[in-house]
Amino acid sequence: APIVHALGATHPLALAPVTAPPASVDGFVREFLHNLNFELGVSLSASSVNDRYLALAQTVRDYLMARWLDDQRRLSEIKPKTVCYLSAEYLLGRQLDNNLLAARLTDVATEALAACGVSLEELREIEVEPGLGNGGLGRLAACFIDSLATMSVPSIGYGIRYEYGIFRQTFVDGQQVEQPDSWLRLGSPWEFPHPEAAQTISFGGHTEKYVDDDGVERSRWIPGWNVLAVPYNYMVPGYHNGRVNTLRLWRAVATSSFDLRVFNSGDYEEAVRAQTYAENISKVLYPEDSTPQGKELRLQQQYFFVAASISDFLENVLGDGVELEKLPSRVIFQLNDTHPVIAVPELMRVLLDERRLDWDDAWAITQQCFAYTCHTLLPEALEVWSVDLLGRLLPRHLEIIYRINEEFLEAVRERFGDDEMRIRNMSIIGEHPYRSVRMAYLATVAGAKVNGVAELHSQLLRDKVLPDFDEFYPGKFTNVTNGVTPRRFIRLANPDLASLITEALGAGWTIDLERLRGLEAYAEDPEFRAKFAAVKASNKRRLSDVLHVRDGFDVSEDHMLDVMVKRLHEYKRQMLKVLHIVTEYEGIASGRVAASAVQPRTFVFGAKAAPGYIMAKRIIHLINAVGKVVNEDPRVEGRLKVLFPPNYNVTLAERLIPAADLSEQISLAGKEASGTGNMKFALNGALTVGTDDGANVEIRQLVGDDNFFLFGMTEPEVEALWAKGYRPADFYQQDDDLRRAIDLIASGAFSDGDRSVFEPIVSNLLYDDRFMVLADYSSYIAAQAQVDAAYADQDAWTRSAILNIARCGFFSSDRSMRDYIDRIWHTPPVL
Ligand code: B1H
Repeated sequence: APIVHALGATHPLALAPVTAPPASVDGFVREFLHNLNFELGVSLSASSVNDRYLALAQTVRDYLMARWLDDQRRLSEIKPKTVCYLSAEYLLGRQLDNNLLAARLTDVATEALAACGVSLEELREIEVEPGLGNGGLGRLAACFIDSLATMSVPSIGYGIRYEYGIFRQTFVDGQQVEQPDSWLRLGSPWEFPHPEAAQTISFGGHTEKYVDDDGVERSRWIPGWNVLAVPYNYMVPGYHNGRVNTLRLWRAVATSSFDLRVFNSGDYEEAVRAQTYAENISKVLYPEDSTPQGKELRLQQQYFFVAASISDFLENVLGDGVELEKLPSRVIFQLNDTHPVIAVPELMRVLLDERRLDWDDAWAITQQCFAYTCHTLLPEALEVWSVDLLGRLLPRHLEIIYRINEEFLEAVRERFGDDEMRIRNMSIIGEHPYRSVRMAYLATVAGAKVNGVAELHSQLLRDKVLPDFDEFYPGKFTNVTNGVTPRRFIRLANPDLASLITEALGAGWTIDLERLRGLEAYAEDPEFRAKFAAVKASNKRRLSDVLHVRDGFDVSEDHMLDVMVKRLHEYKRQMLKVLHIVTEYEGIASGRVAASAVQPRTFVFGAKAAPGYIMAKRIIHLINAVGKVVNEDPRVEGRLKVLFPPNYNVTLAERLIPAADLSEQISLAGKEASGTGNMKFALNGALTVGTDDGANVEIRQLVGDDNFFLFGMTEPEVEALWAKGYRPADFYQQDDDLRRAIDLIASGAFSDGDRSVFEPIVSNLLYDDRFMVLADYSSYIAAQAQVDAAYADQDAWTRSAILNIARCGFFSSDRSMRDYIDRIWHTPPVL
């Protein structure tokens, strides 16, 4: 029986509307002090900064609450089709400012706090961002739920409330050291736990056959152990539309029955250990970006959150009396990469074993309820689970997967005949190097639609990764190019640019980003250009202040700010950037180039390496080592600076991106699925130096070749070079600059003469170089020379920067959401 009964909807008090506090300075002051005194139990004079932050956050919540509750009530009556976004990651960034903005409370709050002698700025700065994601994939999920709320689309984000998010990165002697991210240490004011609404999630055990009352042979799961999934709700307010959607993250808690069994055996310590085991499931985010490690705990995490989410949707959101045949008209589960794909056999299990549907009906429903987004092309990133592990943890699901595969391969045979090669290639079960479930294949077979995340990526997905499936399922594959939310990444991150745009175009651009087109005319206006340049300069000063306090770095206003921020991965080619810097430095150090002839530049890196990714960590070490030498060499005369602030995260991105002049998007063509940082930079008026990869292709098409520095091989050229045989050492031999740069690294110039430190990097480049850094080097150096030349004409550069902004409205995540709705979800807004 439920622990807490809802008050009957006919009770007069249940009908009383919840009202927001008055949106006046007085009203805000009263609410704030009330929360400080009665919720936190402190007087204003005795309050800590954290107390005041928590009280402020609670006050903002109070203003949003009436809308949140009302939206939930309305949607439960209207029963619209709902998007359930299933994602193991949400990289939200700080919440306070975003929620103030959404609720139009920024000015009122500023004044109200000032009246209490409190600085909003100070409170803003102490918020610890929830880093519940690794990089682009997690940030994309956060942008999408912002857009869905802003567009009034019924939707729920489902995920995991990790107790520890992405690690905090520090450098010790230039090398990455990871610290736990205890983001909950001082309490999170934005979450609403509902322990009474916990779901029981089962694992392990075995299955057995039985004959049901109707004489049908069925299978059932006798699980071995359970955990509780406790929902934590977060508000997702739309921008200025009064809408508040829900993000529901699950926390694992031990069940009491689980403990009891062990307690009865009299082993107290074992009982506590069991509890720890269960609670481990939501303890920590796996810090691998793009290379999943087939760890048991990770599969537990995945099943834990999707099982809880499906059950939550069916039991609590859908409501009673819905015929399951109609389920596809009420929900679409969007699979954010393969991480939640175990949801497919889970929905099948629920329909078959719990709701007693027959196989064909269950499968017909399931195939309409899922859609799958693929975010990668790297073969090592395509998740597979060993049959062994999956069968041990989820035996019933493995049975269901086998049956899905049997029927699928039967259909393939019917269509293509007994082409065993094709059958083996398309099977959801792989045989080498061990029997495993190919999650991307399962998702493709089950999904109504499969999409890539940029035009080029979707094309390569169809042509290279899943060509047999594309042939077998005409019309299933589609593209939705990624986008970013202009609320966080322009309006909040770059307030001065936002004001300038609003001054020129009016305020509508924030929810209709194509209106930025209107800036094209302003690019020709010298006065506007001067204002834009002033904004950029002021953003650099602001960044300099932040970095000064944070890391003791200073950014000079008259340096070009050249920024490369993203996860550290060989395919992204931070090494190419390093070789460029070393080339510039070597020219000066050797005396061949006068320092005074060099365009002053500050290179900024931000990058976390997966803790087990040794080569990535070596590259971090090298960047820091090069930075130290370059920054301290007097011959450079301060004209080249290398800054690598540790712990790049959403908060730092919001400071860096608005200040950038040059955006580095230099992955090997065919490797970066989309990129989203590239969009954020362009929308803040940085010019891109980039390859023809991911969404760079679309950025360049939109902004025009004159406003983009293109370099490097195209994807077909990359293929051709591999086919012909790639020998990186040939490039080293033939290019003097390249040889000098690599030799300088090899000589120990950046490692106190110790040649062994970076030797693995050097030999990797010369004899392996999987991502063809050396092949693209000369083209990159040439592009950088064009960058220098272009930057010398500041006014022309500024014009290009404005044109970048004007032409990138397409990259709003609102547009991405429209595309998903039109092509995949068919979920109209509910106003
Ligand atoms: C992206 C990942 C990813 N693609 C595995 N794949 C992970 C894979 O925890 N894991 O095991 C975590 C993340 N992330 C990124 O998605 C792409 O590299 C970007 O190009 C793309 O812009 C982004 C959003 O689509």
